[in-house]
Amino acid sequence: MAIVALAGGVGAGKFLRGLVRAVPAHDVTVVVNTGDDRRFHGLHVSPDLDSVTYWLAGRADRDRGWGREGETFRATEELRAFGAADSWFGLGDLDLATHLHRTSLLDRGVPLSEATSHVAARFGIDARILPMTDDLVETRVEVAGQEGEPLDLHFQEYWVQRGAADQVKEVRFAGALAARPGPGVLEAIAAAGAVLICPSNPIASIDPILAVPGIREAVAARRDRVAGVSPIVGGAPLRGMADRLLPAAGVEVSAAGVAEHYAGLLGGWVIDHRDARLAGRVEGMGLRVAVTDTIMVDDAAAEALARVALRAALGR
Ligand code: FO1
Repeated sequence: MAIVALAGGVGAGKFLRGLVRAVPAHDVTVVVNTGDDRRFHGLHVSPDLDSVTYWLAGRADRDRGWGREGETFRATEELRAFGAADSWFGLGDLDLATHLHRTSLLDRGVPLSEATSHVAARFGIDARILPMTDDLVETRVEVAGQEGEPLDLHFQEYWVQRGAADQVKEVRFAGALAARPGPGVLEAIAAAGAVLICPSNPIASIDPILAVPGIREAVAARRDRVAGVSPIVGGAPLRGMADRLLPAAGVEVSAAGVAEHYAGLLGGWVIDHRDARLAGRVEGMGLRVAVTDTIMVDDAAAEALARVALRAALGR
């Protein structure tokens, strides 16, 4: 059965490792956020595409979450010594090869989707990894800076350079309205036996995907086969700083709040045991609720979670 997963960074990476143990990897299509993409030192960096690729390849750094295991940062240290403008963003030496190769393909006119397949093939990945779009969409975060001054930041400037310390006014996806879904994205969603929303940051990772015209509608049309996994456990994100962005988008920081945010898209919703008291509220939204252990301490735990999510999508 064909499965589509909507994915962002670390939470998605861990979950997908479990999913490809639960079903054959070649049945899985991963539609990935590219709103975080940015050029650093002239190189096109796609953090979420790379996270998904490295996690599926078993090459991700499990502790750091992003980048490759066994990484060194000598080039970045050297760039910092130069005082290079973008050197607040840590690009590992192995990771740099991915960005160099991807950028050389893009600069020759190869679309991002094709460059992504190239990178995935080099890492021996059987799942299909599709960028949400080949067009430029940029997640912008409007904040009040430390002195209250209004700033319009690229997501990575907000998240990494400034440590998500600013008060967020608005998150927007610049370019999304004019973007077209990446090749194969709508077809994969339409043909999927199940569509899964990974436990990714709803605002930074999943919303940009849904903002590409046609994708939200395609997922909503499959609603009865869609399930998501809550990235919020016990009122806080498992990792990362999703709690800084959710309130700015008017979303309650809870497993039920995120389910409400995805209203109209979900048939099923998976929450953690610690949030079992919210099950009735989520059922009240007309959703099938599964309560399980959502903490992916290892691939076996992620596989168990993926199986629960698949059952929630299929209504079994
Ligand atoms: N996150 C950081 O907190 N600091 C970094 O220096 C950093 C570098 C980096 C390089 C490549 C990459 O693929 C991801 C990287 N990330 C870094 C993670 C990334 O900024 C975000 O966590 C994702 O964009 C959110 O999904």
